[in-house]
Amino acid sequence: MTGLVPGTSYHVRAFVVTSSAGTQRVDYGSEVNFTTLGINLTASAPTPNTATANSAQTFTTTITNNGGVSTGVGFNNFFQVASAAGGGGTIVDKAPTAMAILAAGGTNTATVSHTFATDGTYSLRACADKSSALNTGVITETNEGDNCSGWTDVIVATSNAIPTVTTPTSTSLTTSGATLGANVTSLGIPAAITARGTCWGTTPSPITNCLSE
Ligand SMILES: [Ca+2]
Ligand SMILES: [Ca+2]
Repeated sequence: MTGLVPGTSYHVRAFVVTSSAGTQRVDYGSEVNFTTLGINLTASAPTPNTATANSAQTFTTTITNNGGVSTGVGFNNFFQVASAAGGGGTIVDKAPTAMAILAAGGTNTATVSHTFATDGTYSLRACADKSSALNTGVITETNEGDNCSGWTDVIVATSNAIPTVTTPTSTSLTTSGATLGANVTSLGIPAAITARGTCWGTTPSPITNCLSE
């Protein structure tokens, strides 16, 4: 037998034809079943589950061929991004990317870059051998309904960075006075400084006599 469909169940029985007094008779033996080796692609839930607002984040999934035979050809995978946790809200399809032939039992990683504009909880999932939610790709599988992973909830937060200042300078020294100076070199994230200046004292690490300017 050739030309069978992968992952398909077949029934087989033997037959015999006899002829007696011009009458033909066909008899069949007992039946046996077998299933051809199939291909089944799945995707793991993407990682990581955090991202920084307005900063491109790369997400990774593992594509697995759980079947008993190579895919034979390459295929596309794609990711979906949802505006709420658990695939809720509005779902956006990311552009599909190509993957090479995957051997029986083989795995490979697929990635996507996504930038979340604002803080919040979003979600992301990956789908093997698909370029949209409805299509079934180019690989005929024993299960076309398990190609998308579960949703990974992604917490997006603005990164926090403390402001930075230069080491103060002191000039115009007299017996009782000095001119102090320093510069703010980064406003930090979020940029929300409310005061700047210098602090002085007669012991190290002064936190008194702070003069705003
Ligand atoms: Ca599948
Ligand atoms: Ca498929």
